[in-house]
Amino acid sequence: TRRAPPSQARRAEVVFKLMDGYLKNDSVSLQKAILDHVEFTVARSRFSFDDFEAYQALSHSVRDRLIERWHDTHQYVKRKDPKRVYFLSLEFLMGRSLSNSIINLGIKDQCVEALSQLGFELEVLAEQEGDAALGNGGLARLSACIMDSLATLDFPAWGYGLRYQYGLFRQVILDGFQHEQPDYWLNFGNPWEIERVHISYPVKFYGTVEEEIVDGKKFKIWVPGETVEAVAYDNPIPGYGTRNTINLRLWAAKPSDQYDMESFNTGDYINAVINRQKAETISSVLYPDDRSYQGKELRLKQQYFFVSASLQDIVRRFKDLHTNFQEFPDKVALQLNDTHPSLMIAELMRVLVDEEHLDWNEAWGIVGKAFSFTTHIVVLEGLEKIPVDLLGSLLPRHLQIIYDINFLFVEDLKKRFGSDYDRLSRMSIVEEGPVKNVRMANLSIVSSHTVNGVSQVHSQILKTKVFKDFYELWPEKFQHKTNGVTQRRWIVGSNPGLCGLITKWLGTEAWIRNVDLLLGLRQHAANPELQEEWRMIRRVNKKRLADYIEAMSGVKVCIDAMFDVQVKRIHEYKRQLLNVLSIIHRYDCIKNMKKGDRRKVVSRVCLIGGKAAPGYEIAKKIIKLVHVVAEKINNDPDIGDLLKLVFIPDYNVSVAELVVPGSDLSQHISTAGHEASGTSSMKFLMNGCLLLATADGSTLEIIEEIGEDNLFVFGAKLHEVPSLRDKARDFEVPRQFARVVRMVREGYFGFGDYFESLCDSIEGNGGDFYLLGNDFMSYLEAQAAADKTFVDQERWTQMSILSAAGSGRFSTDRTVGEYAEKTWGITPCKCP
Ligand code: T68
Repeated sequence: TRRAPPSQARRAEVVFKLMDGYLKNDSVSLQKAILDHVEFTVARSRFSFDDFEAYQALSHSVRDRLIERWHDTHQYVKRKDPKRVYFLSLEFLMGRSLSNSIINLGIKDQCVEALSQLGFELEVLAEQEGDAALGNGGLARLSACIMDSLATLDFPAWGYGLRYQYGLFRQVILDGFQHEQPDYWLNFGNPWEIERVHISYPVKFYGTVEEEIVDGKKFKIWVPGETVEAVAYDNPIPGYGTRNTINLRLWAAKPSDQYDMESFNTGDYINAVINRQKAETISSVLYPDDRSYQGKELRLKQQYFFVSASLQDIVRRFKDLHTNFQEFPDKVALQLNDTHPSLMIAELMRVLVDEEHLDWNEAWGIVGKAFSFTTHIVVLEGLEKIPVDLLGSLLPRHLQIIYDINFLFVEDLKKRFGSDYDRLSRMSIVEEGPVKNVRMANLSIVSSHTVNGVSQVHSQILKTKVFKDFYELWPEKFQHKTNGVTQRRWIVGSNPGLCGLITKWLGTEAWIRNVDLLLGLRQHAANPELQEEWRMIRRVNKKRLADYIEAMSGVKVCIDAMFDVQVKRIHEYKRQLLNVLSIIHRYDCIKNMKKGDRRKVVSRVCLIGGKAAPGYEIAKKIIKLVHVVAEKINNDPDIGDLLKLVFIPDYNVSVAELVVPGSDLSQHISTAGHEASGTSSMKFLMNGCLLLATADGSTLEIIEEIGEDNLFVFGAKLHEVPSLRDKARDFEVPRQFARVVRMVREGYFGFGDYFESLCDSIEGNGGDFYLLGNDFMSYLEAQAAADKTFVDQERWTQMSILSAAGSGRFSTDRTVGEYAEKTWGITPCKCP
């Protein structure tokens, strides 16, 4: 006879007694945990292990503590069953996890102590970790910051993404040219993920659509041609100052045992195994283009693979506790991070209508209440389109559903707008033409209850330009949520010195969870004592950055110089070229100066970093240009420390953590109307770095918050851009601009022919689309103003303090709070 299993409460009691409660966080317990993991997880000797092994053991010790909280959070939230938000994104740029987890768990001091007795340093171990770079740029890093805030603010939330085996390519510079190398980030294992072999779902592709009759009613049924398996990998995301630890579930593709047994019967066993293995390619590599869509089948497969697995998981969780799908939108908010996951709209319709047998209108009502959509794009050309042929072959049933959604939508439009066919064809989800396309943004807007832009001005552009027709139809759908960044990573983690100083002057650590308290620094901004301490901290950070620069480029830089930084993806609209041209101008001016005048020059160290999409020729030429100009300047004995230019290779999250705290001036100089928001500016702002920027994206709100006097703004305004563009061809460029472009063209830095097309892009017949010539003089003026201020260190430091003090509005805590209230309709669910 078997005994009846104990009740859960009884079991908890027994286990707790046996285990003596939760894992302990004192330094001795941590030491024991580390040694145990060295011996049993890493399988090295406890008596002899190196930094990397210590990193692994420490990570596993931290992970154990995360898992306890993560379990508790799940159980608690399951019991309470509140409405949850599912944050759906094909990209997450998480960076490293060790330091962040230790900080959020509140066990940093204990870890430092535990390690020091074992002869290790936390900072050194943290450096052992590779970046999780499962994303391209701003959009992906925003997803990561949002996860941190969702956890910290105790929201019942899940993130869903893809577990690419190859993250964003490694940028290697050879001879000044960018080369791309694979980022096989899982090579040395990943202690931060938990493989859930038992959580997997079949994902289907291809095939045909047939009809079946159930209880006398006709239903469509999709008979797929190929199946792969999606396996869950869970990544616990701890909140700060709370036990809540949420989940980021990433899917990996594995071969499925279903449906492909047929191929083994042909007798070609080896090839059958190899073919099976091909399933894994679906999640193998992240697409490195951060703006263009090439209609590639693999990309579409990735999107659907992600969508199908995530939705099966979400529906299963819903069905655990509910039977009536009318309750679905009361329990589930589905947040589309750009259009990349928007096939989920068609997938939810398919599940509800074909599988759950709801009628179309009922299902459509549920869809419309569940989805919200955020776009990160400003220009129409950037919108995602999927060729109808491709979609029809890979997902035949979804194409039918999209056609049906569109048919009903267009019928509705006809009732309102009659025969305004231009409008109808602009708004249609299906784009007609020689190649028919599905417009994923139109599908997302039609099906979502809310459309968000990522800054105030971005939303305005959406309403008046990009989605004007939709705004006229549904003004109530349009909102904005200005982006943010998390102060946990970008101050507490990457700038511990500044973190301590802020806490000291505010007299509390509470700002780490309630960032508006940073405003309290304003009253001290002119205090010489704070200013002195502030400068000291910044100097230490600059020294750290200078050491890094020297180690990686061989260039020695002087930390008294102004560190002037532009780090972000390389794009024409972000105008790294404008920056380089002004550096050439500066060099040229110094060269032509009388020796005596040189004493007045403010020394600068100009740093530029960022990756170019592998197929983006012009962007790659900009990288080469930075290198040839740097080569000339840095080796000119006549210039010395007055000017240095260094390209920072392979810019990523962990490099940013070093660069941001060590910069004096950071540049955000996109042509007005092109940057949807921009988020790196917010990190620099938090760290007391001054901004040199155009009135674009979120910079407009930064100006509003800290005042125009506390940053350097220049360039054409949004409303001026169209007419300037019209006139660009007849615009007589300033002679200073013409001169520096001529220097590049004529090979002053070498490679003249190679740079011809680059120079043509700002001077040729196409006109200077991004208005570099037009903005050049005002850019130089802003640069001169920065120089002038830098000489006055008191004024500079005051501006720096005021920048950090005003950065609270740009925390994802605020962003997420607004989403929760105004878009998702969720409330916190704090695990006791
Ligand atoms: C960025 N977009 C915006 N896209 O450019 C930036 N796109 O202004 C904004 O601050 C940020 O999103 C966050 O809202 C991107 O980063 C991509 O990376 C991307 C990737 C794949 C396809 C399209």
